Amino acid sequence: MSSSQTITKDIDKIIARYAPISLGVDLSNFTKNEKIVLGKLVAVGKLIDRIYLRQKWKGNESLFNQLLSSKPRDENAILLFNLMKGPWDRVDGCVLPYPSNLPKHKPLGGNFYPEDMTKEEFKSWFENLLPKDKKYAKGFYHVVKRNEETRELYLNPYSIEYKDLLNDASNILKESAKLVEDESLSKFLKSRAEAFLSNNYLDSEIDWLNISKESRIEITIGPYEVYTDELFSAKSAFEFYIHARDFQSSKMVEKFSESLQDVENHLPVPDEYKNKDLKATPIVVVDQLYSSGDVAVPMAAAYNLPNDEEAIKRGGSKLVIIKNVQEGKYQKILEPIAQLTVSHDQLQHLHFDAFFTHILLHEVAHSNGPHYTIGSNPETVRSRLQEYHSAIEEAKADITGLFAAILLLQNGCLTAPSLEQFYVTYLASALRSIRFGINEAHGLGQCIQLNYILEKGGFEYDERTKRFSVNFFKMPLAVSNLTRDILIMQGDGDKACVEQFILKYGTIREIVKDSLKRLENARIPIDVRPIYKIETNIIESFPMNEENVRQFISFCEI
Ligand SMILES: *[C@@H]1O[C@H](CO)[C@@H](O)[C@H](O)[C@H]1NC(C)=O
Ligand SMILES: *[C@@H]1O[C@H](CO)[C@@H](O)[C@H](O)[C@H]1NC(C)=O
Ligand SMILES: *[C@@H]1O[C@H](CO)[C@@H](O)[C@H](O)[C@H]1NC(C)=O
Ligand SMILES: CC(=O)N[C@H]1CO[C@H](CO)[C@@H](O)[C@@H]1O
Ligand SMILES: [Zn+2]
Repeated sequence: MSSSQTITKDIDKIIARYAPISLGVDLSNFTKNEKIVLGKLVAVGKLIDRIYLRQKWKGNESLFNQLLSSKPRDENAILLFNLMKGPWDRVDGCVLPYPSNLPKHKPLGGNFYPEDMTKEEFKSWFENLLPKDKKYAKGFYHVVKRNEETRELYLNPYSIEYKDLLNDASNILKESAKLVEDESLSKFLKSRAEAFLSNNYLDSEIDWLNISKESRIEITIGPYEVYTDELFSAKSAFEFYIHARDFQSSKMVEKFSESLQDVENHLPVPDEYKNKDLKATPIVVVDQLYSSGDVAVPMAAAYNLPNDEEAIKRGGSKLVIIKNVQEGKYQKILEPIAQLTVSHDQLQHLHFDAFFTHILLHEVAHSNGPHYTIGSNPETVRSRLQEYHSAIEEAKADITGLFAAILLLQNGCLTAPSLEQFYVTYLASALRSIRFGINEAHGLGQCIQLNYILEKGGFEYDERTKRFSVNFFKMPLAVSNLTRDILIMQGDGDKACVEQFILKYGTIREIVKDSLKRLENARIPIDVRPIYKIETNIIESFPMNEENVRQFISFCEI
């Protein structure tokens, strides 16, 4: 079978699965210098994109250049390549309809290792390395290469491997650091610029965690996630985000963190199951202005960094929640899903604020409840529940977040959205998450909640209209009982019990399957794709050259 026969998907059809959303904020309150910085940073973003293409596959850059120079240009082919960051579908891993001589799947090790290197070869080479090199060989910031003559493997730091691009990025970051007013942001830009040259990232990780709450601009840039390295999950890929801080939502989430103890005190479990060592994760809420590098569809709506354990030990971690991306997903996906699956009379209660507030509560609620088993030999819940832990933990955060919403409404800490809005939006949100299947922690977690609450009568299904609804009278007890059952299972760390629970509640019912089928037939998009306002008026160009950098800057000066 020729590889062209395996290509079945049509580019336009794939793009249609992703609803475009326009992302940006009103920049009128940004200073002139801040706007210039934004322009410069978009230019850096173009460099990061190129680094990432190089990290993913050695043929990427040349294929992309080929697409850009082909006549006539196929704009959708270029758009799709940009969305997926390469010629393979990020959702199912299959090759996209590009020139037929492409590998059917992305090389597992990306371009972090020689394509012909086996795991066995790596292991025997690794055994003979010096301790320092062993650390680098399995570390985040070195690629493994093959000497063309001797055929031996060797290590190359990112700072040398991507020197041409990192030098330029570093220079522009340093220029930007001089222009931003916020000292903590300036410090981060400077130290990250230095890390690009020194290959030592630790200090700048700490500076990232310390970016001030007052800074209007929030930036994430550097090598972070290891998903592109499917061979060893060791090598980090470059990613880049520019955001504008949402001060109002950030304050709201601070308020929730302050209520953490109060929620813990009221959890419907015996005292020994309550968390005696409550710690709130630092959370910032932002609106995305631009992204590049190791970012693709499906779009991330939140991320928690850093990943480097040494940095976490020194400075903790920070969760970034991206409000305008959440809003896009709500409008383009959750709303249409609800229109088809939630009873007509309850659609009035569907509300973005309920969706978003519950997301914030979910993130805060990860801190609630037992993280260690109760009793004489405490162990982490994760180590006891193992492969079930993620799904149960996600379900816990969802349901405890909803429990917290009820509590905060009762004690006046929260005045809006209404309880009805929380409940109905939560129902629609469950149907959205299950759509991605139950092989993934969030989907399985939502499936469990939906089945449990249906059983307890908190949700109902009307066979005639084929729609779900909330029973507002039965819902509070169903929520509180599910919160209790999950927290107790976690505190007991009883894997067999969790297995039974998942066996009972973790399968998709026929009525839900039926709804999912209807969503599929209605061709509701599976996710969103970004159109960045900051970039709209600028001609897409690759590679980024001096002239384009200036274009960005003058655009932002207008
Ligand atoms: C700009 O700042 C003013 C004064 O601080 C404020 O009233 C206004 O809401 C701000 N506008 C935006 C778009 O943030
Ligand atoms: C964090 O930033 C503040 C200024 O915003 C500074 O005073 C403090 O020294 C910084 N802390 C670290 C550990 O760099
Ligand atoms: C909740 O749990 C209580 C105590 O176990 C039980 O009596 C009640 O029937 C449960 N109700 C629901 C709706 O789950
Ligand atoms: C294998 C391959 O085509 N690699 C190319 C990737 O892109 C760089 C820069 O454009 C080229 O130098 C490589 O030859
Ligand atoms: Zn979560």
